[in-house]
Amino acid sequence: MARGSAVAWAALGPLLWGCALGLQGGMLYPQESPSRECKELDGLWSFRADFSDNRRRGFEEQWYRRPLWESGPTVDMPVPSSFNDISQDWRLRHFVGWVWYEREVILPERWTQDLRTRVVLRIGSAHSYAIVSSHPRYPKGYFVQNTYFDFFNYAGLQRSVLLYTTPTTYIDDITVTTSVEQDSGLVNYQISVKGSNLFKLEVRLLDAENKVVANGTGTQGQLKVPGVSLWWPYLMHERPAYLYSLEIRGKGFDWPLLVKDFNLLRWLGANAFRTSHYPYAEEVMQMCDRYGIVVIDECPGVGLALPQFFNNVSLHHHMQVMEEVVRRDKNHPAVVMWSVANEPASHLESAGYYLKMVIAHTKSLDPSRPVTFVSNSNYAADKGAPYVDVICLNSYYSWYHDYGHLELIQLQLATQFENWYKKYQKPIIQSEYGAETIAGFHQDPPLMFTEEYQKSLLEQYHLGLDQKRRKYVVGELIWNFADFMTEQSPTRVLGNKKGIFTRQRQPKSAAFLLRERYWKIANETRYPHSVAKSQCLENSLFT
Ligand code: BDP
Repeated sequence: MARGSAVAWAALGPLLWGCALGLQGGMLYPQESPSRECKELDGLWSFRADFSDNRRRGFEEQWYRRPLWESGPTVDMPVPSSFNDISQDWRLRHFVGWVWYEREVILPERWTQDLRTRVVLRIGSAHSYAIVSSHPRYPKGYFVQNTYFDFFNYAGLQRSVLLYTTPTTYIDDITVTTSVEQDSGLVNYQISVKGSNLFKLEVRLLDAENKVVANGTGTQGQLKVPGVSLWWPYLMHERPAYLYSLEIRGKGFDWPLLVKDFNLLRWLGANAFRTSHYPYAEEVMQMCDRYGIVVIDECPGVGLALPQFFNNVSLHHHMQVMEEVVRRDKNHPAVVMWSVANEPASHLESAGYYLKMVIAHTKSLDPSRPVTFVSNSNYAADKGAPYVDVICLNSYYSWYHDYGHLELIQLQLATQFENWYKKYQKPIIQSEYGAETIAGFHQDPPLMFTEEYQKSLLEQYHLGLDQKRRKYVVGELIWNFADFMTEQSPTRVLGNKKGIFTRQRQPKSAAFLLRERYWKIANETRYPHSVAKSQCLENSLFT
């Protein structure tokens, strides 16, 4: 093979460019087929962070014109991964600025020579934007990154990178909505084809065993599946349907951790999570479809804490982001609701208008699903709640206030639920509650940070939740599944320790408590859907 024509430089700097442009077109997950080939680019890449004072040397010297090693030293960087924790270099852990990734790829000759083949580079995730502040009290040119959220701002190519081909006339997007008519499943589809008007479309719907269960033609239509067996969440009974679970890891992606986390979810008997506070890798969503885990799909609207954030530029961007999230995840049966933000300053008038607009826009993008945002405001002050379908509440009784006074939780929780319900008469989800716990710390009677305290706090919440859950409280999601890294601060001991599992996925005592609870709730009503039935294959709405 002639190297010249078949070698491509994948110089992926600057990362920020990709993020700044709204994504156009469909976002179908690449699948190999007779007309589509995939080539994974995961593995070791060459990497350099631009440490120059203005962080722009890479552009000035045009590093992208030649192999990266020719313009200076490079290091090995695994993709997918965040670059922060890979090396021993402190500067890289906290790096703010442009980083450059490079990988040499040998393309099959046909890809470059066949004019009917279109080659697409797909970057699963390139993170991220930065807010940079200069401080007059510090040395000249000194800057740091300020974030308004409680997770470490890991950055880099955190999900898989791949090349794939399509014919030059190709399916760009598919939208599927479903409904049920007696015992038949109805699948409405809309297919967008690009590249030419000269095509014929044949549509086949496959079941979990790859058997064709319905046929259609043309770019839109309805398929009917008689005797359908519906997708059903893991262990969920029907009356009342109830979500119970926690938040899992989502920024990066690697299979061993993902499969381990799903095994832990099943062990717990959990049936749902929220993608706090950004969309998770597509592979995570596929696992949810497969394992029957319900998802509240949250966009990266986190840290909207200050009045100046609620402006028209942010609003416009936020709407674009919702378009991208919906476009990417709309066909997953597991997605039950969109969340447009986590803990925005929703007591502000400007936030009320802002949330109203984002929610209305999201509903227009997908009229089939409810929309929410997650609030930590007071019921009387919240300006966004009138626009949501389900009220999601975060509260940390006996943690961020009334320290140690577990005896207050039931009263405070009941008051919270009653106030919100009286005002809005909407279903409510307790979307966060929990306690910081250092595995191995014990004290009885319980003291904060011990395993006993976490357990007792959760127990008190559960007593309060049990009072309301057959009425209007439709879900409880503890914070958090596993410990996770945050910025350094006097309130964080090597990160956030509210996990019921450690960062290494070992259980704290509370994990056993939750396990008992989730299985008990699942068995309260013997609903005929079995666990086995809930394990649908990805992308198939019906088994
Ligand atoms: C909530 C946030 C979440 C934090 C949590 C905490 O939504 O991101 O990690 O508090 O303080 O307010 O542990």
